[in-house]
Amino acid sequence: MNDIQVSLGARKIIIDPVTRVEGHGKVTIRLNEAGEVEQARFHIVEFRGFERFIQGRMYWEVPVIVQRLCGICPVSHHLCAAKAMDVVAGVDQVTPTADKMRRLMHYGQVLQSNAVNFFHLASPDLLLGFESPVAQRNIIGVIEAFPEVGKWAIFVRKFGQQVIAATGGRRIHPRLCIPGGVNQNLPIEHRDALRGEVDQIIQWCCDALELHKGFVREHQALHDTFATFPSNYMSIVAHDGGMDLYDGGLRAIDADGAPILDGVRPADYRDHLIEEVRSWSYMKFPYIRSLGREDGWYRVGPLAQLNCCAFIGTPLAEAARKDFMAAGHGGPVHATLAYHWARVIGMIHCAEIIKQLLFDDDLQGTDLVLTGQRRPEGVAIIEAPRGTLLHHYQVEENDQVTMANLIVSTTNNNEAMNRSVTKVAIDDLTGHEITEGLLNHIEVAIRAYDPCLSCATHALGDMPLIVSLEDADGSVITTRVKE
Ligand code: NI
Repeated sequence: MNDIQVSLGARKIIIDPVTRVEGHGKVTIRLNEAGEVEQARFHIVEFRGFERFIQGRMYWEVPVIVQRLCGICPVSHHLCAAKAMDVVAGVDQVTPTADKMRRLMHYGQVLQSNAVNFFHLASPDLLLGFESPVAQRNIIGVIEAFPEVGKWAIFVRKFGQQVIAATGGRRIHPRLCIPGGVNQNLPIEHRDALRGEVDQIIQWCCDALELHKGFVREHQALHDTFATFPSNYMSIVAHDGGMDLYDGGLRAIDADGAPILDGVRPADYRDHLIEEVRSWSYMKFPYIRSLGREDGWYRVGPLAQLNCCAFIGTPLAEAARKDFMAAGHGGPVHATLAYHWARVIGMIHCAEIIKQLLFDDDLQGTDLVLTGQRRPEGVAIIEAPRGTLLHHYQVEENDQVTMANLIVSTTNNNEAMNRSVTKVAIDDLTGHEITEGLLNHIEVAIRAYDPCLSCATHALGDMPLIVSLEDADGSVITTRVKE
């Protein structure tokens, strides 16, 4: 239901609840004296200090507690916190069984999360059209028009959830990881059940890629320009430059693909990243120190993961990556809608990695945990489904956490999301009316990044997009809410 408010006097557009975005956000479009779009901002409207909530907790409890940070990404926080606490526990390299169990869980999580974004949230826009009626533009409408997509949506997601459940004991809030290792290996019956399904899942992800490439070809101009601009990109990559979503060094490239950062160890992140606070947003604005606050912002997530890596170590995803990168003509691919293309390639990669792991006997190993010399501090980075996620903790001699700093994927994309919304507002706003079309386009632009506002604000529970239009003085002209 849309709730439209028009205030008297002046000019500002606000958009609230970004529906099929995880969480709740608010967009403000500011006009200049000439009535043209000057800037658009994507706000977060709720905040709870999760970092303070962790202070005083025993460090070994944190991988479990931190899952309360977000109901949507608990597995990513569980794994990232565990890696940071490995460092605190003095363990630089966990056992092969622990490493592979965690990887299996992580790739299951990325697969199921990307399946939710791509099939459930984005496919209605892509397959039914941005302008199709809202009542029909949902997963039910997609299933009616493309029954096979409905099947992929349900079973690819479910498979990822089954992988998480098999490794963590349950689908939600798993308890696989402890500092220095894991507390179980993979039971044979779970392994065999997953082995029986994985080839079909890989095939469905490849079928989804072909369907998506058909959309790209049919709407090439829209695909290449919608909410788009050149940018820097950041992700972790393996030490050989290959895609690795679980572990590696931080790499950043500029808009031409030239390296800015490479091989940065998680522990050194503060030498390279600055988290800027702005008065109007609860979300910080991180940027690369050497480039400064104007030019140092970057994008993370599936598009960045594809642009930053030199290759993908699984054959079907690598073939898809080469095809994808051809669109960049030798440089990075900048199209914002290419996030979805990259997301499907990531799903293929995850399914291929899961298959490799399921045929690796290390998953039934019994050497699960290591201990080492306690350290006062730990930092870890993983590529969560939405991009680079960083956890940093300091721990006192009595084992209590005294400091926690988290940079979540959505925060890394903060400036980029603002720029995408600004681009849409400049392209689409005519007069002072927040049309259904404008609302839809803003939503489509934000959804490409698949933001998790729940994580970004460290808030608990769902938040609903409010768009408001403001004049040059900051007075609200009109507001429109989308549930
Ligand atoms: Ni989240």
